[in-house]
Amino acid sequence: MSTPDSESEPNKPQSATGRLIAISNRLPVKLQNSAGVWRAEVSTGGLATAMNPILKRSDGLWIGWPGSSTDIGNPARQKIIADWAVNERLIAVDLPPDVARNFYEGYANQILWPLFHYFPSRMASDPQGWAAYVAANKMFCDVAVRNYRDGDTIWVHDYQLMLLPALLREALPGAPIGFFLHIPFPSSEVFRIVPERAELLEGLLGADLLAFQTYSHLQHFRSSLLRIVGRESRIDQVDLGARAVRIAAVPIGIAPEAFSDLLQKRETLDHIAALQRRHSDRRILLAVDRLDYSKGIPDRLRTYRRLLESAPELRGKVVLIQVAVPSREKVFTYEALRRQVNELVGEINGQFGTEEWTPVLYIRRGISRPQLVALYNQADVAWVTPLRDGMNLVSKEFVACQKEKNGILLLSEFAGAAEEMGEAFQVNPYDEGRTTAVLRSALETSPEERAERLRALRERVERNNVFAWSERFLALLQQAAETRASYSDQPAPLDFDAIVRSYCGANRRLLLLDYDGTLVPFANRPEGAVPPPQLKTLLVRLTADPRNLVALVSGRSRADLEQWFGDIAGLCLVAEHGAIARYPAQTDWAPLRLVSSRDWMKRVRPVFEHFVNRTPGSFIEEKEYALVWHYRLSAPEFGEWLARELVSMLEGMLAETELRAVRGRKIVEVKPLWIQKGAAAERLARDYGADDFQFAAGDDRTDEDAFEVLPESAWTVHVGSERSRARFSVSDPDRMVELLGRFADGR
Ligand code: ADQ
Repeated sequence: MSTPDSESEPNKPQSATGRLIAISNRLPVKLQNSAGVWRAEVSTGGLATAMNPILKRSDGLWIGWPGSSTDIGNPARQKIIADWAVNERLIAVDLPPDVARNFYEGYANQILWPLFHYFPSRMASDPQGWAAYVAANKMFCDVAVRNYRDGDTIWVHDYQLMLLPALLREALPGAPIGFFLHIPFPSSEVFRIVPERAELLEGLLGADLLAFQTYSHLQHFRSSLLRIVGRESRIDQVDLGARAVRIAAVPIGIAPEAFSDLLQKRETLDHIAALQRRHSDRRILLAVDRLDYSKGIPDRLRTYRRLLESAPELRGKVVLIQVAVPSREKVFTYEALRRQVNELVGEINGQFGTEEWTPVLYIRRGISRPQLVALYNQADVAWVTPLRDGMNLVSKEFVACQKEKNGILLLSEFAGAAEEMGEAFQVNPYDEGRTTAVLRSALETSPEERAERLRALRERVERNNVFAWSERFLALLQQAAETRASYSDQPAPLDFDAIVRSYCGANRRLLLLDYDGTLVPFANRPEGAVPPPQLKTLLVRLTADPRNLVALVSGRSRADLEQWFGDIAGLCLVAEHGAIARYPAQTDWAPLRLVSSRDWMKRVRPVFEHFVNRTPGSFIEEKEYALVWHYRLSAPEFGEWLARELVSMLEGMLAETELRAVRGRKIVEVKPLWIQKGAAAERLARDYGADDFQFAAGDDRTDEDAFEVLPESAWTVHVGSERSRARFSVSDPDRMVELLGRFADGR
C-alpha cells in the first residue's frame, strides 16, 4: 500500500502549505444514468461550498464515491471519471456494487447512523455490513495513498470513514491527518452497543486531530475511550504515548454571503412576492429537512395538531410549510417514515382544513435555492426540531436570510446548533405540550425582543461561518501535526543482532527484568499472571550461565515472587519495587536499606478504608512496605476522580514524612520515598560490579527510575509504544521473551 511518492519519515511533521486532500463518502458530483446515457450532476451542499475555495487555493484533491456503482466498466462512465480527475481534481473511489451497498446503505446507514442519533431500535443487523465497511475504508485508503505526496494534508469527513485515519496512519506515518465528525458522537452508553466499538475508536485514533460539532460530543467520545478501551484523555488531547491526538469542538457554519447574494436575485424576489401574496394574512411556520427519522417530522406534525387543537384562534391564521427532501430511499425505515408523514399530513389537513385554508403545505422534494431562500426570508417561525442532529444548518440558513420580519427560531435542544444559539426559543421536541406553549408565547413576543434575539444570532452565524470553520480546523490540524515532532525523542526500535552480539562478547552481565507487562502480558487480575513453564525454563537457562546476574525487579510482594520463582535458586528476586531482595543461592530475604517503622500504615489505612467505602469494587492491598488502593473494578471516571482526591489528601498528610503517595495503573500506592526501582538497580549494579553488559527491561512508570540511574552505555529497553526514557523499545512481552531466548541460545 505504498507508492514511490508516498514515503515519509515516521513522526516527521509536514508543512501545511502543501495540497489539501479532502476525503468524504460522496464526491460533490454524482454519476447519473438516464436512459442509458451517463452524465455528471453537480451537487452543491454546504461542504462543497466550504471545501472548494481551499481545495482550489492549494491545488488540492477531493476523494470520494461517485454515487453509483452500476456498470463500472462502461467506457462513457469511465471517461467521465477520468475527466473529473484531470479537470476537476475529483478522484472517484469506484466501489464494487456489493461493497457500496453493504457499506453505505448497510453498515453506515443502518448501524452507525441510527445508533449515533440515539435510535438503537432502528438498527438493522446486517451480517455483511462490517466486512464491507472495512473493505470500503481500505479502498478509500488505497486511493488516498496512491494520490498522496509529501507535504499534503489529509482531511477525512464523517462516520462512513471512521477506520480511515488509522489505515492512513499506517501507510503514511508522517502525514497530517484530520477527521471531522458531522453527526453526533453519542453517549458511551449508546456507543457501546455497536459490536465493533473498539475497532471504530482505534480507527479514529490514527488522526492527528479529531474534531466534533460540540463539546458534548467530544465528552461522549472521551468517556467512550475511557470505558471501552481504557484510555484516559484530557479535554483537548489523547496521549497515546508515541504520539498524541488533539481533540476539539469545531462547530460547522454556513456561507452567509451565498444566502444574502441570493436574496438580491430576481428569481428569489419573485418567489418572495408570491409568498407574500399567497399568505398575506397568515403567519408562516417553516420546516425544512431531509426526510430522515432523526429530524423529528412526525413529532412536529403531532405538535402542530396539538397547537391547532389547543389554540382555535390560530386556525386559519397560521400555515405550516413542511419541505422534506427524500433521502436514502432504499433503506426500509425511510420508506416507513415517508408513509407515516403522508398519513399525518392527510389527517391534519382533513381534520382542520377549510376551503380557504390548508393547515399543512407539504412539499416532498428538493426545492431550488432561490425558492428555499425566499421561504427562509418570509417565514415567521423556523420550526427546527430534530430529535437529534450533529449541528443542523437549516437553523443557521434561516437566521442568515431573515431581514425585516424578525422571525422566531424554534430550535430543538438536541441539535448541535443549540449549544451556540442560546437566543433561539429552545424546546424539547418530545414534549408536545411545552413546545406548543413556547411556540404560542414566542408568537406573542414583541418585535423588539425578536429583533434583539435575531441580531445576536445573526452576528454569530456570520462570524462562525463555514470558512472560519475550515480555517480553524486546518490550523488546529497543523499544530497537532507539528506537536508530533516533540514526540520524536522516542526509544529506537531495538536491534536484536546488535544487542545479542554485545551480550555474547561480555563476561559480566547484569539483567534487570520487570515482570508484569514485560515478560507476560498485563493481566486484569493480579493472580492471573502466572508464569508459563517456557518462561521459567528460559530463566533457569539464563541464570545457569555464571557470567549472568539475572534479577526480577517487580512491584509484587515477596510472597508472589517466592511462590512463582522461589524454586529458581540462581535468580535474584527483588520485591515491592526494590524494598526487599533475595539474592541468588540464598533463601532469606533482606531489605535493600535499613527500614524505618511500619507504624505509618495505621494512620494511612483509615483514609484508604474511607475511599473503599465510597468506591464500590475497590480494595486495599497491604504489602510489607507499602499500602495500595486498587480501583480497577470501579466506574472509570469516578475511580480517576477519587484517585486524584485521595492523592491530594495524602500529599497534605504525608508532607513532613519520608512517605509518598503515587498513582500507578488503577492504583494509589503509599510507600517510603527511598523505595524505587532506581535505587534497587544502583544497588545491584554496585554489588555485582557488572560494567560489561547492563540490561534493564520494563513497561511502566516505575521502570523509568531504573532506566534513569543506569549509565548511558546500558541497554535500557521499554516494552510497549509509550513515551519512555529507555534508549530502545520492543513492542510487547512476546518480543522480549524472544530476545531472552536469543541470549540463552547465545546467537
Ligand atoms: P444533514 O443531516 O444533511 O447534514 P443539515 O445540517 O440540516 O442536515 O443540512 C441540510 C442541508 O440540506 C441544508 O443546507 C438545507 O438547506 C438543505 N436542504 C434540506 N432540505 C432541503 C430541501 N427540501 N430542498 C433543498 N435543500 C434542502 C449532516 C448532519 C448535520 C450537520 C451537517 C453539516 O446531520 O447535523 O449540520 O451534516 O455538518
